[in-house]
Amino acid sequence: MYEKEFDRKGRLICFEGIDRSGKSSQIEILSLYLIVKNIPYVIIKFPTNETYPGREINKFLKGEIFINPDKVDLYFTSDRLEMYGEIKRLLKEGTWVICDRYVYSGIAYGNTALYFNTLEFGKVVRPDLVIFMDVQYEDVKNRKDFGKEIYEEKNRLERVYKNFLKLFEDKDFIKIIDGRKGIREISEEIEKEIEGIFTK
Ligand code: NYM
Ligand code: MG
Repeated sequence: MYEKEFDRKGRLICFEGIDRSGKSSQIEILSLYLIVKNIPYVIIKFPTNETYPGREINKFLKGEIFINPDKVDLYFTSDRLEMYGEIKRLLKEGTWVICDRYVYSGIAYGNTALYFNTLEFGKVVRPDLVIFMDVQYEDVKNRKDFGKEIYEEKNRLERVYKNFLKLFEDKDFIKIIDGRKGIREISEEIEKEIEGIFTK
């Protein structure tokens, strides 16, 4: 699935989890930590607003436009494909890249998982660390703003959660975090993981 290795000075850290799993809050806390450590970083939230397909997806998720489910998966993929070059460039120059979702969301949420293996194969920059925020539908259904986005419903999120677990079963750069813990406790666990990849 991954690109040929290249000489990276930065680190690529990806956050994954179902909707409202707490990724964005943890990314905010992590960015303060990186500022204190004097590490240059950028945050890329997939789907982005940088590309045409990304912008279309964002309208679709808010229920503003309809896109056929197969096509929307291609849009997610295409948004990432357009961004991979930039991610690689940043890592080479020594900037850390923090991704709010990545290729794993594409697979776990996908309506047609098939596309992946073909279109993105060999074009995914390998992460140094993937943080999986482990929470299920029952844990998030009462969280603030839940339901505002069209994918935030029981059946889909139960399926996505199972897909994530399967996907992360035997990968060595995955850290599974119990997302039901307090926000501070979680951020401390994440910081420990980050310290582990400084010298790698
Ligand atoms: N999503 C995100 C996908 O279905 N496929 C993808 O490849 C990606 C990157 O978009 N419900 C879905 C998952 C989310 C939604 O993300 C937007 P967020 O983190 O909920 O704003
Ligand atoms: Mg969401």
